[in-house]
Amino acid sequence: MSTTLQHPLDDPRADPFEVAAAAAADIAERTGVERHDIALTLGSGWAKAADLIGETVANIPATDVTGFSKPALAGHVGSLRSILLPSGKRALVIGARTHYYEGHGVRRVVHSVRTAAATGATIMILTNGAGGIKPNWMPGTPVLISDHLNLTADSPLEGATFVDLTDLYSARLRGIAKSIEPGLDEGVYTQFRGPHYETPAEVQMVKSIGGHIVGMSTALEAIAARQAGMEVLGMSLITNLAAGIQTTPLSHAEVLEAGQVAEPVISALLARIVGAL
Ligand code: 8IG
Repeated sequence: MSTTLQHPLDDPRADPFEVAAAAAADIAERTGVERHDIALTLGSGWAKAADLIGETVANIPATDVTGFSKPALAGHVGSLRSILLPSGKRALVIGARTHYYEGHGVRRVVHSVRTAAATGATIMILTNGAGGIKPNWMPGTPVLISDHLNLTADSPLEGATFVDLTDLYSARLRGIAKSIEPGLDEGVYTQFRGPHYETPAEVQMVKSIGGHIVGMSTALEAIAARQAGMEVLGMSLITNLAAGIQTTPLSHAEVLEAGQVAEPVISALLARIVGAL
């Protein structure tokens, strides 16, 4: 009797890049689009951008693609969309993010990014909903990620793989975003493991070590994107002020609501940025 592995990336002998190549082949077959140029992971608050950037040519359930897990959260759409941009470029929109806090390991967290690279994408746009430390960032403010602090104590890189992260969040792409919206602020994204939010003391620590945004997703993905040779644009929607900066308790419902209110505005902004790439 043979045992069936639950997930191809759970086999420690599996090569994650081969699994990503298999996923890219699934995407080509299911969408009819051989290669993509740009990939976007749309986090909470950003999903509507998919409707605004171009013409959707295929929308497939992520579960049809090798290595993709079922979405953990309602509100996180588990689909992959192939979009034809007005420029003629092809965008792959990943509406299925696996978070580190789900406990499936970092290989599964970055599988979508590696898959995007395997489809040919050279630009990876990572978006998220996050907490803000600058008190002037009202809920609903979009912020460019200028750099990150990875406080997960983990890495998607395995073995002696030394990858330079000096210009991880591409200054070129940030410049394009600012040419579209000169008022966009920037900040250092700090990834915690979650799923609990920070204590006020942790938020003060982040502030004192140079962080401005707190979240649970993007740093590990950005590292994998850079390893794969992609240029990274990171954007956070500030849905709440971080614990202790805002004096009232954080609630997931409030975070979702702030995201919904801001969604049309920030999605339109992202669509304009994508149009300029
Ligand atoms: I939305 O305040 C959202 N995600 N770590 N802290 C962390 N993640 C978040 C927060 C927050 N808000």
